[in-house]
Amino acid sequence: MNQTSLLKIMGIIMTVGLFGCSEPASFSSHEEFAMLSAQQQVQACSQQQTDRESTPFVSFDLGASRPANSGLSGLIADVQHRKSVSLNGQWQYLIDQLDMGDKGITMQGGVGLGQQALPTELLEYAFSDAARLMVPGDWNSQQPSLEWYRGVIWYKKSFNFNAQPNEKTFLYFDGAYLKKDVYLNGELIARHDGGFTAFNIDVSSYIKPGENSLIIKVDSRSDPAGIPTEYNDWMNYGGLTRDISLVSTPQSYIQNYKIQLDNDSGSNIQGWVQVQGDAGEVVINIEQAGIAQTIQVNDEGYGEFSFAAKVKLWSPQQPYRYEVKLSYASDQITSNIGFRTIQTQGAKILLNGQAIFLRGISMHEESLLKAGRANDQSDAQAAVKVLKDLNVNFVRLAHYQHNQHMIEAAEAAGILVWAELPIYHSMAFDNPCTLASAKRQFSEMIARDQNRAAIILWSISNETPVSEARNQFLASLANHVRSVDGSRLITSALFGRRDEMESVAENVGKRVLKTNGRNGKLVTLVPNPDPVTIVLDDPLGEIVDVVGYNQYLGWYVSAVATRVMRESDWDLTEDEFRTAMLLEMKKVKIESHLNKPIIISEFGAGAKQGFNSDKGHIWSEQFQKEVYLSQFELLKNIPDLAGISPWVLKDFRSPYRLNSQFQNYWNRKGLVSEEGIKKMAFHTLANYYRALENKDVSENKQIGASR
Ligand code: GCB
Repeated sequence: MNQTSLLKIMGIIMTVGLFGCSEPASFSSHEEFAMLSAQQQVQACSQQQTDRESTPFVSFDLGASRPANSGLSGLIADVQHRKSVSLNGQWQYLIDQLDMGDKGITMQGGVGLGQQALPTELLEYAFSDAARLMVPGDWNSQQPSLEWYRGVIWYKKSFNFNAQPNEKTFLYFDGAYLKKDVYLNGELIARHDGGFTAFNIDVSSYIKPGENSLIIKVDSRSDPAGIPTEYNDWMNYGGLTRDISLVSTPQSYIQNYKIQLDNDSGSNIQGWVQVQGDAGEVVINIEQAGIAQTIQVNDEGYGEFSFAAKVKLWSPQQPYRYEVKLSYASDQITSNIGFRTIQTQGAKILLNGQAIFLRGISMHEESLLKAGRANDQSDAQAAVKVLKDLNVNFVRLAHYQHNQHMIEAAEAAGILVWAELPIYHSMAFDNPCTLASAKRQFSEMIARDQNRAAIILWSISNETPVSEARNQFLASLANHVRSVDGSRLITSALFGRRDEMESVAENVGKRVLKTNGRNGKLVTLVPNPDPVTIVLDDPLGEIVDVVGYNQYLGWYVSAVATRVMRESDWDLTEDEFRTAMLLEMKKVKIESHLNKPIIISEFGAGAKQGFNSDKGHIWSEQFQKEVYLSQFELLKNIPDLAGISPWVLKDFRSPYRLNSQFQNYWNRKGLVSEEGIKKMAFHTLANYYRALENKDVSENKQIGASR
């Protein structure tokens, strides 16, 4: 028997031995997929990935044969308040461009095993102290040679640990991009797919007293059926991007819980608790509110509760939080929790029973203090400071779940949050594995943040083109989210459609022709008798509670216009066209027949900080400001408007943006530059929000006249 066949057999033995793997079940539709057991579904989806990933000349595969998302345990709540040891710091690394580390025979089984080569031994890898990366941190921003690297990097850290008797130990990740295989002391113990959600692994039976070796294979390549998928207008920074720690709990412990105010009554605290241990009592103590409640948990460790309570409410004006203590057997956890209600009434959003207008901004998870991903408390505080300067009460954390420091800092500062899963543009909507992954990742988001009063909106998608497969996918995802956490509002950012932009562009064209005729110069404009009305009729509107709508009339309409101008041979410059368009825009109306709140979840324009033009050229700070001013006028024509979150707080890295003169791989729609310098439009929006701040929105006719 040659070495290849031997390794092949070893691979099969490992797979079967560890996961009791049977023949993966097949399926060809959502219905057939639904008939499979949960275990078969996981195996079938992993098989799909493995088929796609297999390298052409290596016929055995030791690592990738394990199902994705295996070896994980239910997420533990509030790890930052538990006994823990940080594994942040310097990690050794190896770049594995060809993804050979767990496949090649000269790796003797795989890099994850962490063997050290002897001088007489052929082992084609060795970690050295020479190359190290900081964790948390993305690799793209730490090494110039890794700036655009997408692929596999192996990380290694050795650490000393002595678990106390009667304690369990968990390896906790607040998130890492994108696919991870986790090896502890030479054993593959878990796999996780998803770049932005937290997960933990029970390592109690793998960890040794004294020195331990942790090796993690991180693969930042996205998969066509994955979430996120391959094409995104942001940089998917790879690596161990967020905090990693070892968390200790007693043998019987509180795993997770939800404790929130009941939206309907506003006077009941309700929720559930899940412990790992025997049936028994969980005591909830909220001393400042004089609350002490005992909850019974059943044989599965689960118990629900609801009790009357008079509490001071959390709000942007007064982000009050209580110290909430939960005790079970010898376990005790404490967390700061705010209580508030969130509902809709017709086209209004009600926070604590009062209509609120969301003065927001969208942001990516880009640091204001350093290059690359934000990942710590100082990044979060820097972001909150800029948000406060902008006078917002709301932030859309696009397009994925942000790190725990950001959510915590926003909540402490009284900033309401829209949290989102990266279902972005076109996805594999007809693939049941993609849907299963979306549901799992959403559950992971909820498991970490379900007690954050600041989060009022779960967003299930951004700008997905209408199709039957997409409608069904998102309806199913919305049902899932409601069943896991029915206490928040569901939203989605709908697409500003091309035909809508075209009709506005056409209107501008008509006005120009009316004034000057063909080949005429734009000198004056006549009032337009028929302003365009955009009706939001995407069927997704029926599914969500709050309708998000992205609208770029001040910006992307120009591509349409330029084509029309070229084709019609108009003697009109783009600047002239845009001047007309900004005027036209102010008259556009946006309506829906849904009687639901509308949030203009994006609008904006690109500007290179420091590029000025008194003629209002595109890419100038002045033009960006003009777009904002015209948008403010347009907002008056949206009767159901309940908030806005323009695009975007800070310029962000994006491989989409190839204009080397102005973009240089940065999306320039930021109100703050890549170095953190405020552009003109920042002050324009800050002033607008200051003026709105003290208005009673239910009476406000300046912005959307809420019903
Ligand atoms: C959008 C997307 C966002 C983009 C933005 C843009 O509609 O939702 O991810 O970055 O437009 O700048 O084009």
